[in-house]
Amino acid sequence: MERALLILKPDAVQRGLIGAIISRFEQRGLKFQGLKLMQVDEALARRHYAEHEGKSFFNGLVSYITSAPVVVAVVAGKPGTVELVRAMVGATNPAKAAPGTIRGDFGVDIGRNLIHASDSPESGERETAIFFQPHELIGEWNRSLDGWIYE
Ligand code: D4T
Repeated sequence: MERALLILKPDAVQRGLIGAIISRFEQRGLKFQGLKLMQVDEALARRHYAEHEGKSFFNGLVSYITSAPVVVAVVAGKPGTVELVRAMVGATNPAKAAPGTIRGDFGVDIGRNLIHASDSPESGERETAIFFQPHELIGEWNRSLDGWIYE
């Protein structure tokens, strides 16, 4: 199984878009292994966005992600799932994201881009371990419609 971490950022939660966004992943056929509402603190935000430390937008990014609760989720599927999820999320800047993507349908501003998704299977594993304790995840579980989603 390949896994991606999703963060429905504070703007998605505040705007009442949790259900609409989560629905897209369910409807696509991806399987959730973990899902929770949480408050990201500054230490966690800095760890998650460590690669951006020192960039002009870093402080704004940390205050945005820590400003209100987020929903974090782990979605899993066959190899290629991370790429598929990134395609569903759309370009980093919602103003440039294609219609039909989450950012392209719901956002306009790069500083309010609604959702994070892991950018590689390795990031998916690393970020899952940052945001979830092992006991919060359901690893392999059967869903009766799986055979109608994957051949
Ligand atoms: P995340 O990590 O939030 O899923 O976004 P992306 O993977 O699509 O984009 P990223 O890592 O390059 O950027 C992380 C985060 O920083 C914000 N950002 C980015 C910003 O506010 N201004 C900028 O110029 C850039 C490049 C948006 C997403």
